[in-house]
Amino acid sequence: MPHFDVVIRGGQVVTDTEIIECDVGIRDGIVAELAPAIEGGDIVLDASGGVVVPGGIDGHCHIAQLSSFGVETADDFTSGSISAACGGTTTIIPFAPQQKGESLREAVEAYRQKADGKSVIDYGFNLIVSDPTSTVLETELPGLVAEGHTAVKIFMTYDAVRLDDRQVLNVLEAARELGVITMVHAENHDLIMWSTERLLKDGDTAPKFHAMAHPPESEREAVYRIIALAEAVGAEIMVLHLSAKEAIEEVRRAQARGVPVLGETCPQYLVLSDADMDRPGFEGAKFVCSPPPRGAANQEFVWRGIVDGVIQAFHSDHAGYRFDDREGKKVRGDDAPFNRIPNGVPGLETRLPILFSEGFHKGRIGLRRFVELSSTNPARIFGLYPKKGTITVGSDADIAIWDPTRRVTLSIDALHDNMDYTPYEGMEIDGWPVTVLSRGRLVWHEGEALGEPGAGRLLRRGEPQTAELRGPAHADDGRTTDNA
Ligand code: DUC
Ligand code: ZN
Ligand code: ZN
Repeated sequence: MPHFDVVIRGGQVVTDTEIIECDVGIRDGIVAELAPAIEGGDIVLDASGGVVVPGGIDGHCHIAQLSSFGVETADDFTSGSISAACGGTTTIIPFAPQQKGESLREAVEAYRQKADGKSVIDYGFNLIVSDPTSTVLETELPGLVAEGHTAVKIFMTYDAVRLDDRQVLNVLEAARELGVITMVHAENHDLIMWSTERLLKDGDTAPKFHAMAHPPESEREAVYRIIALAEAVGAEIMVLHLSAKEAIEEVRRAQARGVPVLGETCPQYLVLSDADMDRPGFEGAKFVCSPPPRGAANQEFVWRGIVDGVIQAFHSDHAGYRFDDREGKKVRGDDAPFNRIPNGVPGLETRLPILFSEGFHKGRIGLRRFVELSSTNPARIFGLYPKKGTITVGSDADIAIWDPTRRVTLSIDALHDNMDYTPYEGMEIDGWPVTVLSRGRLVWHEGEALGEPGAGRLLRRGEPQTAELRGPAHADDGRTTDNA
């Protein structure tokens, strides 16, 4: 009888292509067998009644990152990776951000050191390019891509990091030549600055005015422009954190005419709204992120993008700043004007439970679409497929077992990040991962975080494989008898 380190028995296994009732045998951190009844196993995990999915990949999160507001995000690679693991994620790809005037390679080296020996799950870095000199684009970037850092991110706003259109074109050209995707934060900088100036002049400084300073038109214009620039260059892009109906429409139109543009969104655009920023006092600061959550009616347009495949990836954009903290949301005081509040909300741990509960449980998406959005598509986009992003013989045993019947009321007390609040406090969630394995090792089991700092590896990623992602959503787009 073959030996297995771990056997997962009796679950409904969701792969990148199908849903099967079978056992999963794991040896040396790798999926070794999928079969109806596997004997043995040093550790046997009973998954009956549960759903067995590839661990989530969070390709957009900010960990130990210095923001343009001068404070660092609250999580380091240990707290961030533990928190991610406890929410069903087994790979994180935060950013190595280049500051203007700095070498990109030095930025990556600094993050390599920050992460070294800390992460409980596998990780990589996406490269924020804020100073695209010829040395960066012609020497450093090719070297870093060859070493497995295979995605670039650029900003069209934020003074400290934004690029002008000429610089954007240069980055897109370099990325195209290297065969990597450019991730884009697309908002029109001048429109934001112009709106902000007027609001502040009128004394409209409360957190809720953040939403008005970042109107949907600022997102629509920048998304339209980045698509046009990418089209001119022939480069593939992923538009990040799509929040507004108007911006999603631009992506939809571009995809319909065959432009290789991918869309991403995040939990905050599905379940938060501008009304949250209007909570009493400074409470609204807890929800300030960019782009901002829009009006509640807008959420259904984001869902539509998820269901019909305009949006291919669901990441957290985790950028946690503690609320009651001079190094967090209150860095400029506890009634700072909206434009002085660090932008970002936490979400490493709550990302997948929110998608599972609001998406699958409420019948908006099926399990296969859940897996595509949370794991398979990010694996393809970030050059990790099929080692990650599916459950098949030979893939890493990065696996989460979900109990679809488990009801959880979200509360900061039960989460594992380094935050003092969650924007989702009190939200009812149906379904939670009960066991999570990172390359066959238990990192979350029966309510205990078991990950070992340093056990996570820095990944050497390959080229993106995104041809598969073009066109309408592949997986079922609703709950049917064979996917429920
Ligand atoms: N917006 C960003 O662009 N990055 C981090 C968080 C946020 O709200
Ligand atoms: Zn962004
Ligand atoms: Zn971000």
